[in-house]
Amino acid sequence: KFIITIDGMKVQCQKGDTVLTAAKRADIHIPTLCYLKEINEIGACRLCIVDIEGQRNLQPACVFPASNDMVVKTNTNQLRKARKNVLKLLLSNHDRECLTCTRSKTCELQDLAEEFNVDEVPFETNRTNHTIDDNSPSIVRDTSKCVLCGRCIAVCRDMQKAEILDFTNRGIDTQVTPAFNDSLVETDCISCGQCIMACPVGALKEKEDIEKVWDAIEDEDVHVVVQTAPAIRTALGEEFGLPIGTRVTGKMVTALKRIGFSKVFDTNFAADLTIMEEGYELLNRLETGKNLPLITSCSPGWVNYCEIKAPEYISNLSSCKSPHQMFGAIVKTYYAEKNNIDPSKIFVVSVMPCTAKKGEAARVENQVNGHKDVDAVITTRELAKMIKQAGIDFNKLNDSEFDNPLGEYSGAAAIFGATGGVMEAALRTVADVVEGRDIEPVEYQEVRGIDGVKEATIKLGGKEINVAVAHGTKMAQELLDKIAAGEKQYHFVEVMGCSGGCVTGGGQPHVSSTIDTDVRVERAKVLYKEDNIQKVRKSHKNPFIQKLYQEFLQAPNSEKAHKLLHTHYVP
Ligand code: HC1
Ligand code: SF4
Repeated sequence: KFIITIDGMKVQCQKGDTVLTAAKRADIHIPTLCYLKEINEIGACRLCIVDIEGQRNLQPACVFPASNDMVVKTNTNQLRKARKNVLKLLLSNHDRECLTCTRSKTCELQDLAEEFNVDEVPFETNRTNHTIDDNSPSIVRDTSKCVLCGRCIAVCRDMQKAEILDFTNRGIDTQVTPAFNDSLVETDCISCGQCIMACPVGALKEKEDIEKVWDAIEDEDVHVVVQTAPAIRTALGEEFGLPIGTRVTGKMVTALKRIGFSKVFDTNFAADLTIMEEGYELLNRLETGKNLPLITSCSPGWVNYCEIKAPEYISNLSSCKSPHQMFGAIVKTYYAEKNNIDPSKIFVVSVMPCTAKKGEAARVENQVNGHKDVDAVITTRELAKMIKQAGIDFNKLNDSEFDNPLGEYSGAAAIFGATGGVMEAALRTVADVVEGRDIEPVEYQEVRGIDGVKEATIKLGGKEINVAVAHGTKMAQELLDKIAAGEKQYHFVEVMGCSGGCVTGGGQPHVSSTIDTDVRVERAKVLYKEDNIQKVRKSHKNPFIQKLYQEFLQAPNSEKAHKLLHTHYVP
């Protein structure tokens, strides 16, 4: 431990601290743009420059190591002027159509321009050479907005191990693009959307489907059903100024009813259904010993990764469709029959925290009797826009309940949105089935939390099964490498494409890179709370799931269940 002085204040430091981390500890805010904690620490944008006694030049705080007795100034006329000039340069090369930009009000560059009172952009560089790539069903790239911070490159490479984006050209012609300036659809992009979350500006965004949804709602011939993923209710409130970690389930349902959906159902119902199908699939594989470990398939970013980068594990993937796809298949068969509605007149909308879900819904494998399971996928951010467009004052809404019966869910379903949640939900059901009794406690703490890979050994019917959970495709790859090394036999593995699981998916509300809160933890807490308050906390005990099997599906993994609820993968 040692002491440095920042702006006249003594700050205690430890080895490994940079000037930026030391300043943060003392609640001194140094502006940053290219900096992403532990992911992109490259000192490139030079907004975080500080004046360090004894140094001839101004130094970037994000990479400059703190050392004993150092004296630092973060706020001088020279620094303010230099930062303002950096911003002017950035803005001179930036498409400044803020009024029509999706990131207006969540843009970190806009915030900085305001903070530093940038009142003119004295130079104008030639920006004709930009690309708008909107061929992907999930992601839109617009290089005219790019500030070359490199955050998307670092996330795609170091967190997702997808390595799609990089700097190309030099000097004034520098751009961030996929190799050969290909369109994202031509690359191995897994559509996870983590680059969108890393982008401080509007250079990356989701492909919007809002208009499709409004058109369906307006069409009187169409019965429009909406379902919400587990992770929406923990983050939607942030779009309306509520603190991170605010549960807004009831308000969300009211808003969806006000928007005009015919029925407001819940993907959670189908999460319970997934557990039934996947739980029995696991029991079957444990019995035959084939294709172990069983690996979850509900995260389409992960499925894309597996198909592209690890096709040798395709036979390990669960054949279960993801919950929202199962949900669509049930709506267009069981629900349509029961309510005497022509399935071709039903339009299913999924509200998802995920950009890869857009591509998943478009897959030809995810259809039943020629009908797409899901007709449109919108992100949490898109839903927030629809609520605003509809003139709804979200924070003043009362709570309402989901419609029945496809809106009823167990606590096990609620936790799907957090890393480890699918594993825990499956274990609750599988343990009961194997042991033939009600196993308590229902919580499996070993698979909770944000460690990159979590492992546990569970006793089931006198045998031990080894389970593992990975989140973020880089950690998934590390786990696959471990499986391949054969040090341990794993039986069941959960993988989510994004670090933290769906709660921090690529379609969730933007959070400023300057806050210190671990969003993954705060949003997950809401889901575990939702689990705790449910009377039924195991998927197989959801009475509506039991009824669905009795009336329609017969049994888990039955022929009918297979036809409607299972899929296949393409290397
Ligand atoms: Fe997820 Fe899922 S939990 S994939 O993480 O299995 O997106 O929230 O909806 O389908 O249930 C996402 C979340 C979501 C599915 C479920
Ligand atoms: Fe990389 Fe994911 Fe962005 Fe594709 S969507 S470029 S894989 S971070």
